[in-house]
Amino acid sequence: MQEEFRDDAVQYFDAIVVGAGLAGICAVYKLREMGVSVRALEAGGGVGGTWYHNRYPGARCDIESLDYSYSFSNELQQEWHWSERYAGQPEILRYINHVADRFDLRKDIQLNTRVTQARFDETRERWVFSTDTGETFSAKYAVMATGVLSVAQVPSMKGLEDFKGEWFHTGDWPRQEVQVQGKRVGVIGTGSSATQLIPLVAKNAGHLYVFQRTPNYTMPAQNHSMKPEVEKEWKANYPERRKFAWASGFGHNQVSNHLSGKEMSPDERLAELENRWQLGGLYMMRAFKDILIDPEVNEAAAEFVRDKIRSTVHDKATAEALAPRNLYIGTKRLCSGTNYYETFNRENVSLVNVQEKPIDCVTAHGLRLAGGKEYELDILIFATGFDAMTGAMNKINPVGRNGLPLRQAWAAGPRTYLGLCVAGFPNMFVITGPGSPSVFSNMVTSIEQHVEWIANCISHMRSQGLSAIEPTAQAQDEWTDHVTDAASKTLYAQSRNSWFHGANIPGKPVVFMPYVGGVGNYYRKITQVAESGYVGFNLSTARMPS
Ligand code: NA7
Repeated sequence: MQEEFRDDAVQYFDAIVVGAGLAGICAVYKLREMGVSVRALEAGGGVGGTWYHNRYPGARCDIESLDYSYSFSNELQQEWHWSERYAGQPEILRYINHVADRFDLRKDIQLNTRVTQARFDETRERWVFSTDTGETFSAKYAVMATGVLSVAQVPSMKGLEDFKGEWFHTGDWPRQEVQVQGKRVGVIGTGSSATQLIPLVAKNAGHLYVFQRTPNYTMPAQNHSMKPEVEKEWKANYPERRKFAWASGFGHNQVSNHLSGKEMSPDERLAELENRWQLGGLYMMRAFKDILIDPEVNEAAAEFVRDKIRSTVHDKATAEALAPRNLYIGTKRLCSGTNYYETFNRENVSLVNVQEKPIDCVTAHGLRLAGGKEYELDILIFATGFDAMTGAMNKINPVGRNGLPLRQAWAAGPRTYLGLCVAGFPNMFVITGPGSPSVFSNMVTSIEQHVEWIANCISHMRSQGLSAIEPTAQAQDEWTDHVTDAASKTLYAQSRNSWFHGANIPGKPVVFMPYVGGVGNYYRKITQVAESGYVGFNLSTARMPS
């Protein structure tokens, strides 16, 4: 075999994994296990991705910890103890660090290294990565574990640079504790991050102003310490529990009601809604099989939650302002928190409506709304979300075949085959990419499913002596149409003002990005079909030894 030219200034691997969050860690584990030489490049100073950066007070998972954890090692799932039903950020970060240590993964993870460029070298059929550390890496496979909610979005606000106080974004929270004691704090946003953070900040702040543009629905998480009997039952039945999750729509063990809301009497419906409220968190979205399809059924659930808000918040005007209108419940990501609505009964908390009078600018001492009213603040917190699903990929902007940059390929919205691969970008795999169930599922289940698929694909390529794989344009078009069609049958299609559609980022194409069809069922089948014989892919045999 001809010797491949190797440049001493370049570091060579079979695979480069970009990111060392839950997805990157899983990919390093799996690829290394199958003898693929791998290096993960992680911009952060530690492993954990989302759970490394989102350290704001109250950050917590809204999928039960026993479900939101890796299944790839039975020893791991048996030995790890979760202290709460829903783990908080510090515990999840400890878990991820434990996994990195337990499986000796750190030696293949390079921290503080941001990928600044990725380019497919067509002659060698290899990816070339440049980093902000000045290094160059070459790899046969590019595994993009860049996260779906990893690019924090600070809205462009006039005057921010002149603000004399401190400001933070929830998704890029400092490692040292932020001292809010006795201070005037402003929080912009009332999405998932804000609803978790607000009750905790309110306890200590001198005064908290919540600047709300669009109210969303927040369920009580009903979090509690882990019950020993629940942990015991899960550990005794983990294989069945995982199997159930993998075959389910959402990749977890939450039980769905398979009845339509219309097949139930008003009393039965109410009882089911109350049951879901008591179960807490995202269970509400499994109350009826058509909650996200039938407007009337959705409205029944929405009104139920509005009633809960009215009965919790003492001040009538505040309660009405917190109760969402003209928003189908669940079509903006449902929030799950603890004492969120109760917090607005505190003397030191004010809800400020910035829908009627938007924020005009940041001043040296606070925020000014349209019309001139000013709020003096010592600390300003942006809980304003992320450039979701495509942000991190577009930031790297990989350059594929024929010099095609990803941003150009996705100019009208992301196009993928199965949310895993992109036509024109050979040997590039996106873990939980747009067009896959990703954020509509337990992310850990989706990550493991994708990593398994990628590992099988690489195995296949190795055994068949293939050098490149990429989806056909036709397979990608058909899949992207299917993703849009599936969403069009749901109420998501009618609620376009969400990050699911990219609507929170000025200039971003408004296209529904995740796949609503679920992890199990059709998606599982079609990814397996794609794997057996690689129908829908162009495969090429080696041009150069690798
Ligand atoms: P989200 O869910 O995107 O929420 C962002 C919030 O910030 C939302 O209430 C926005 O209001 C608000 N926002 C954004 N920009 C502005 C401006 N300029 N003025 C006022 N209000 C603004 O982000 P999260 O971090 O809470 O959650 C993201 C996901 O992370 C979550 O869904 C989980 O999956 C984990 P809007 O609704 O746009 O009117």
